[in-house]
Amino acid sequence: MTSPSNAQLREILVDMVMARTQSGRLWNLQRQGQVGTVAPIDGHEATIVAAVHALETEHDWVAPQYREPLALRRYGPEILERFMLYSLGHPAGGHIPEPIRVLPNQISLGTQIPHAVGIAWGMTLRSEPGVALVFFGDGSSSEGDFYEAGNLAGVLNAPVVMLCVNNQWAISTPVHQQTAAESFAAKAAGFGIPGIKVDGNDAAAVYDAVDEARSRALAGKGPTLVEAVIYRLGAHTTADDPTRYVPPEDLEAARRNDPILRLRSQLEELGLWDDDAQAATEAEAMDLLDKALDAAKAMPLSPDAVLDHCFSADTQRLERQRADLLEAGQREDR
Ligand SMILES: Cc1ncc(C[n+]2csc(CCOP(=O)(O)OP(=O)(O)O)c2C)c(N)n1
Ligand SMILES: [Mg+2]
Repeated sequence: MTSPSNAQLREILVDMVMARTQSGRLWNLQRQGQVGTVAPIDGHEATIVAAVHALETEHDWVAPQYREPLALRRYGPEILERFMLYSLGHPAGGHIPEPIRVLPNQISLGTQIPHAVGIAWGMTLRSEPGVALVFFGDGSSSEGDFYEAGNLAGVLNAPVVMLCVNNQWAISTPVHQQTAAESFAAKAAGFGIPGIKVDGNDAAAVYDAVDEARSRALAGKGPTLVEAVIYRLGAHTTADDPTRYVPPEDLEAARRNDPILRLRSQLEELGLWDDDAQAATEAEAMDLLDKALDAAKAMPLSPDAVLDHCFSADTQRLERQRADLLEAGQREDR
């Protein structure tokens, strides 16, 4: 196992600050009616960013849920560009071109887990040197897909890292109503694979856990279930009012354990971060987001775009539907 160097921890903090800044900006843009629903990232940054920093972007796949995209910038600027298209409801937002190994956002809970296991199994069959890492929430772990995929991963010995982001809530459902199990990590026993629980506010601990799971997978030792324990610091989405159900004292305690403040003070002590670095990172994050949003707004939208990226080549039925949509578009133009 290799722990992250101080230089890596600094890169991780940059991505964490960028993600939170951009998430806040998107929240405001949603309130102005400029983008669709936003799921804020606050509190999730250390888990998501540190996990992807433990991967090799060239070989390893990431299957996100819906809260992660702003924290995946290590996989390239395409991720933000696509996410802005998605936020505008443009169909191209659901597609990420090769060689970027990140699946599109997934709203239908849990469905990304079997996708990741399938990818991992496929890599084994093709003797490709990589793993698939899948993010899913505590809520998603109640879906049948989680149990089916975890079971199959164990049986196939697939090189997959199943990362359960336990942020204590599934919208307004608290974890104690989500499961009677002692932890989400404990569910690994049912799949015959190792399960580890990690402090998800500790970037280095998450990095270590994912690095170790990845090494196991690459050594042919199969899947690992990692539970990262955090606290959702914001609303579920822009459509939610958490003040109706989140106990204020719990939120206050969680804010004292904010993953960004924690890594920031650690790096400040080492002389690797200061207010100027913070301000410069926030300014760059805003700039990148505004540019990506402008580019997304300028993207042409053809009437048949909704059918793009369904299959690598259109089926006969899709060909007919495409022709109908193009014709309807022309009628509208007239
Ligand atoms: C199959 C399915 N059922 C229900 C929903 C409605 N829904 C959207 S988000 C959500 C909560 C998910 O919680 P969790 O997996 O813990 O992720 P978090 O939002 O906490 O990051 C629910 C129930 C859905 N999107 N898909
Ligand atoms: Mg949750």
